[in-house]
Amino acid sequence: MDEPLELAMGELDEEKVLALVEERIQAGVSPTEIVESCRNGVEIVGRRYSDGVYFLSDLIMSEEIFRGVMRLVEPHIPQGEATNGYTVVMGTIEGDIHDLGKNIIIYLLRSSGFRVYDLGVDVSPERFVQAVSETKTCILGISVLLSFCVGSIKKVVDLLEEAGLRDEVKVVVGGYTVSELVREYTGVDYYAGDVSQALRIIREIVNADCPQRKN
Ligand code: B12
Repeated sequence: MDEPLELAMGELDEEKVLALVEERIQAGVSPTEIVESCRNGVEIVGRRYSDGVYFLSDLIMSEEIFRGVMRLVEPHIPQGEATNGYTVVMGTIEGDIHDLGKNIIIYLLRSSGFRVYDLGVDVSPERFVQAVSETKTCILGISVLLSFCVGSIKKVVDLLEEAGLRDEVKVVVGGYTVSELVREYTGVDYYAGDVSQALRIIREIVNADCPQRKN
């Protein structure tokens, strides 16, 4: 836990956040730890927004600061093999345009050699299923931050079932709203609330469930 960085993010103090991130990078703190501290910091922003202390403009400000953090951190993310032969399809579910977390996971996966098809934001259940079918991926990652969009994830799973693709693909959801309850309700296989869980689960899937689908 990096309290000064989290608090600076919570206070939307851009100058301080960027200075602290530079300091952490120089001190050898891992990019993942820095990103997670910043994520904890934007949770403070989210709580203050819910409490009516912050406004939409403050959410937008937090996005801007987070993008600045990523510009500093990305060059320090170790690059793995050029390609490991696995494909992941990722997108943010219909109705939701949050993409900072999705983009971080995509960046990390690409750095670890995954080929990632990024469907973007506000992606319909039908489009997810079409992409699974076209790419023959064994991993579908869906980001969801808005609670009222969770139902559309259930629809993705239902459509995969109808298309006969459910057994071909592991579905992982991530984002602020995810939990065991969401996993059960939607019928997805896994959920991940942070970077290390996300990478651990995706590595587990490629090792256990889809060596045959390397392409
Ligand atoms: C920044 C922000 C915005 C930005 C988004 C910018 C962008 N390009 O993403 C803007 C200003 C656009 C925005 C808009 C809105 N927002 Co907003 N936003 C936030 C905020 C403050 C931070 C989100 C964020 O980027 N976090 C940082 C990233 C790094 O974390 P993350 O997304 O959780 O991702 C991590 C993990 O979850 C995981 N992960 C993420 N995706 C995936 C996917 C996979 C496959 C895996 C494995 C892992 C994974 O890895 C990431 C790295 O650790 C949150 C508060 C919060 N507590 O999250 C509110 C929050 C999500 N927003 C909220 C709301 C209500 C809105 C609006 C409806 C506000 C409005 N009145 O218009 C709109 C909705 C717009 C829409 N249709 O989507 C609510 C949602 C409440 C709810 N439970 O439904 C929150 C929680 C704020 C709050 N407390 O009220 N928002």
